[in-house]
Amino acid sequence: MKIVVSGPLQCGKSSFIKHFDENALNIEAKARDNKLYTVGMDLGSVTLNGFDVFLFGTPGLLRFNVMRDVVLRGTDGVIFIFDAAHPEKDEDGIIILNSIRKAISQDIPIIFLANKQDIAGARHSEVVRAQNYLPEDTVIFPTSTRTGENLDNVLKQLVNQIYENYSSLIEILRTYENNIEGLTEKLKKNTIEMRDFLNNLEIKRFIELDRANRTFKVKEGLKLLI
Ligand SMILES: Nc1nc2c(ncn2[C@@H]2O[C@H](COP(=O)(O)OP(=O)(O)O)[C@@H](O)[C@H]2O)c(=O)[nH]1
Ligand SMILES: [Mg+2]
Repeated sequence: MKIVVSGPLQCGKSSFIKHFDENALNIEAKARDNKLYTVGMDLGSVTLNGFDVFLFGTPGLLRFNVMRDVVLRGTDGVIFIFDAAHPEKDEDGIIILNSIRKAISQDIPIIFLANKQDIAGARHSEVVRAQNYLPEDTVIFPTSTRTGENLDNVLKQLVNQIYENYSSLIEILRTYENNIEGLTEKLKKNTIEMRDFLNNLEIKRFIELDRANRTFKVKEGLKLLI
């Protein structure tokens, strides 16, 4: 499954991914202010119940919007980080958030973070929600990538939400593990659509394909996390 971590500059995207994968890749460059900025993307992975979850970080600079769209392609969920200690960054955050909403379909879940709660005077998550007009039913977590506050909860909640979105499909897949022809019929796809569909599920690590025997197996770790 693919999750994209986004938000304005220096809000904690790379730190969030590093929390789950200390070997995460980060393509960054030192700017004139001597700070490091992610120019390409971050890439990390974490295994939950034996199931692979890939975390992609987007660059935070506004002018990198093409790169953000590329990273968003095929994502199953989004973690959007606000910097609770720096309200002046919200404006850029909202511009990025709106471009994300345009780039992904409406059923892709987004979970919000009000990060840097360890800093004195950081805004409460409900203040961040209100100041950015996030709807009442959105989930926003107070977090700190420094202390680790709530980070595991954030990922668990999002992975569960993604799982629920896929659960009826997963049930169907389990029934047809040895019968790709039957699955093709059930999903009303042609052969080429079916091949792309199965390859895509394999890339996301939902299934393991056995091409020689024309069968597949749904990954075992794929269940609700508790
Ligand atoms: N105090 C505090 N600093 C943080 C937190 N998260 C990130 N930072 C700091 O903010 C800066 C930017 O973090 P980084 O993860 O690179 O942000 P990115 O630009 O969004 O990838 C770094 O100096 C981090 O150490 C946090 O939760 N609390
Ligand atoms: Mg970064």
